[in-house]
Amino acid sequence: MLVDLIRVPEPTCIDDMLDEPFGLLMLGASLEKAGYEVRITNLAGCDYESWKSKIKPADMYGIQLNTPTAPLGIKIAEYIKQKYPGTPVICGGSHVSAIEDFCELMVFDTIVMGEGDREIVDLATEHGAGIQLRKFVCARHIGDLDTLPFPARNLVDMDAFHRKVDGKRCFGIIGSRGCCFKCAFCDRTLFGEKIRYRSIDNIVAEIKHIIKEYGVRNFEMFDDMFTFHKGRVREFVEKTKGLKISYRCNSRSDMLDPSIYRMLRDSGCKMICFGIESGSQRLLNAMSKGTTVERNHKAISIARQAGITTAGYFILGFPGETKETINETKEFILRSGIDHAQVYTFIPLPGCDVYRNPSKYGMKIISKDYSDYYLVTGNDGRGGKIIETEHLSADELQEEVVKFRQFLKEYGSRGEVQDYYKDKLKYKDRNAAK
Ligand code: B12
Repeated sequence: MLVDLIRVPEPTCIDDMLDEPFGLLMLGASLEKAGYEVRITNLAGCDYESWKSKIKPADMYGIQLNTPTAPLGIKIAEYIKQKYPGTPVICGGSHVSAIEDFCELMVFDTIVMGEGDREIVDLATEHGAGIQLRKFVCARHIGDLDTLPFPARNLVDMDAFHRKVDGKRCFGIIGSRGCCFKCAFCDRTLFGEKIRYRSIDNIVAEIKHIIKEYGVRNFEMFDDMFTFHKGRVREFVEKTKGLKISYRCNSRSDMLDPSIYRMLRDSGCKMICFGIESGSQRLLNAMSKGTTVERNHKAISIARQAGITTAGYFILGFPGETKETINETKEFILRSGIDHAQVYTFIPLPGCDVYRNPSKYGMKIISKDYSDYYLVTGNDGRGGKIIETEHLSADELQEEVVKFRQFLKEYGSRGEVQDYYKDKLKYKDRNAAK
């Protein structure tokens, strides 16, 4: 039986061929392990129409839906249902796990909420045995992540993706699932509130496997907080000694021990991306970020002193944002000397506290068109027009985002993140493209 796993294109994204479709490679690995034939149809790079010619016959289809890709994912499912009637089409992903109203997803034979690694295999088996598929499947968290096979990178052309670390093409690795922080802008429904870790031995085995099979030694650690656990960092550093790897990872400013940053540097960590979000303490508090502006300054300074390049993720337009708080964020960037800065428009993603309780945050959601829920600014450089807050209208917020990006370009001409965006931004009218 052939299972076709489909990655929905993101025509509003600056470059949707940046990273391999990691979740689908995980599902593909579990299916292959169970003896199924798998194809990944990676529609990244397609526009709103050109994907049609790439859909080929299969025995079962699985489509990954994130919030901004959900509307197009539904269209793809409708197309498959029309072209290959009788073939089951299943969906899963973070959007499916976070929403409460499933009406729009009724075209799918099965809607899988949560981690689909085990359930996709069960569904393929049930379909193979002629059993009528269940409409809803609520997947349980996988307790021991070491039991999962490594992502089936063999299913895609890994050279086709663009992400680089330390100037070279890198592969993604994820060593944990779940997050124990309660940031109001984040949707944690999929992986839950408890962090589950793979063992360091299992991660190192994957790194060795990649070096052997692909000759690649550069990695992006997708974990939400790679530096959270000092003992794990120490073990990782010890066990990767001699492998000559380079990597970048994500972090928060909770970790202020300089020895950790020196350890990371010595093990090949070239860049740490901090979730800074804002230069305003009032906004950090409103976001329930659980950190302070001063801690953020300190973490950046310690990492830079250790010789690691620092990058910061910033959110613009969280409820309570004003022109003054935007200036505080600009001042933060200037004073911290952070090497790279990337700005995201605040979008109340389904599942996050702001989406669930907009009035608590003094905010109005003005669009329920999920294709506008893109937060990485999109290829028009503006970010979706989704909310109105007490202080900024949707138009004002878009204007501020454009101005902020201009500020970042000027500030970050030495930064590869800005250079990347400078080359890719087309500023096209995305409504005309839809
Ligand atoms: C790394 C990352 C990225 C990377 C690359 C992701 C990649 N290689 O696939 C980049 C930077 C490119 C990225 C982009 C985006 N991301 Co992102 N990203 C992440 C991050 C940190 C890890 C993702 C990951 O690899 N997880 C591990 C894999 C195994 O999980 P998974 O892909 O979700 O797949 C599992 C399940 O969802 C399910 N499943 C998935 N697909 C299917 C399909 C079927 C049929 C079934 C049955 C099950 C199933 O089973 C899988 C295995 O367990 C997560 C946060 C997190 N900690 O998960 C955010 C996260 C997934 N991203 C998010 C968002 C919003 C985006 C963007 C939409 C941003 C934007 N453009 O505005 C884009 C969308 C990209 C796309 N085309 O899908 C949100 C999604 C929330 C939502 N409601 O949609 C998350 C959850 C962050 C957050 N908490 O807000 N992202």
